[in-house]
Amino acid sequence: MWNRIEGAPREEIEALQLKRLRDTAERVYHLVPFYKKKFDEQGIHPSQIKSLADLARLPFTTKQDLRDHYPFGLFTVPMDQVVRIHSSSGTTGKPTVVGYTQHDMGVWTEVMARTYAMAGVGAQDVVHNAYGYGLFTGGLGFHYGAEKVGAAVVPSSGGFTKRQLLLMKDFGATILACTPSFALHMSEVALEEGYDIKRDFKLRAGFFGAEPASQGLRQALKDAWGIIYIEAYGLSEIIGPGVAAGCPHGSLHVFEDHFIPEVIDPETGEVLPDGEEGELVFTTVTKQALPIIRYRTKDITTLHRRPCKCGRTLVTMDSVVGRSDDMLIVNGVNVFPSQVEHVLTKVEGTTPNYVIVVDKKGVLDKLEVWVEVDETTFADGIGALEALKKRLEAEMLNELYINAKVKLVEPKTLERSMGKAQRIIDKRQVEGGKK
Ligand code: DLL
Repeated sequence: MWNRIEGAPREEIEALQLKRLRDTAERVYHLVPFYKKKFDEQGIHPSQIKSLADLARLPFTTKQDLRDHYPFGLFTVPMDQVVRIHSSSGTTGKPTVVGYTQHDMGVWTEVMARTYAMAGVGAQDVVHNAYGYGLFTGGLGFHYGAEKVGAAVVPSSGGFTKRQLLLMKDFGATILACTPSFALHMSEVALEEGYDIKRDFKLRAGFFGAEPASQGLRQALKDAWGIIYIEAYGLSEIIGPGVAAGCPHGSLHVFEDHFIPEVIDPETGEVLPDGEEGELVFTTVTKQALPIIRYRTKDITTLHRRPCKCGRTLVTMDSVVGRSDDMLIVNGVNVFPSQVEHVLTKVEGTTPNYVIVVDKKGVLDKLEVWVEVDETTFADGIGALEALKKRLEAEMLNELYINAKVKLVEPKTLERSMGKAQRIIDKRQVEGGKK
């Protein structure tokens, strides 16, 4: 454990949260006109927050609110106190911009140090950081945390896979940090290049996040690299990576002394009890430049408060299976890309490299899954491929309750991503289409 608070009695954590929540609510109410208006409309004043249950009385904040106040409208400090700015890529509409004071950088570095501590990363380690450096928070978040725990960090960023492998081998990397899809791609290229993975690399742990990964993909990465899999979860609006991290016992602990999580019913906005699945909402309680009240992440998960073998008392969240806006509705049935991935990892002969193509045929939606087969099955010829296609279609129907058409493609033909994988091509018209 990096910080004793991670294992403190619940009452202590909750007392700290309440104090910090009240300070944050006062701060945003008095400094940001947007929040004052929202609080007033909701009929709540920060001074009325008496318990953590009062959090449910505060207004939500959405990505649209950040966009409406582009770029710095929700910041609570003058720009001379801002030391870092990050931003989303803004592929759909204006980018969302986030800012950090010196104090916020300290919080971020602290929660990233806690993340690394999940695998005991320290001075003895070399961290190969292949998260993208730049406006994306992955690269720099993992960078500062690594320095904090005293490891040597190699800031390789994404891309240039062959060179990355060379550096990992020659510099003796013990820790890999990147998206799960990129880690898979690196293992494929390593084999192609003739590396003997277990002999040539010294990796012992990987910190994977920024996108969902099915159990099958996790296992594939553990097997391919011979490492333990530590999950990293976070989002720029809250801080970046470092909002929650997986412990060696597989629980994803939320650093709730800084970010208070809630799960709500996405339709009604009502808070759901622990154990029920819904949309994850976060309130930051220590951030200065951009504190955020009840931010709707659109990530679907479940919270649990139960003792963990690792000794942490922090609330845990289930791994995020997908974002509500990544969920496809195909002829009325909800489908997450990670469910498709799960089927692929169960069936021998395929790889977890896939694209889901949704289109309309008349009034009906048509779902096609393009899947790369592995080299052996590809070499087995047409009979084996036909059988595999049938098997996959049957499994999809069984698991997803939809008729998906499977198109098997040659190994290494689907585009690889250096960061977050792009899994969906939705060709349908807007109405009835992707939510
Ligand atoms: O992806 C921060 C990050 C970087 C997290 C590196 C972990 C590692 P954004 O680009 O703002 O920030 O995207 C945030 O990514 O709302 C989730 O939908 C998704 N996401 C992040 N971590 C996970 C995860 C970074 N472990 C969005 N599992 C979030 C599933 C994840 N989805």
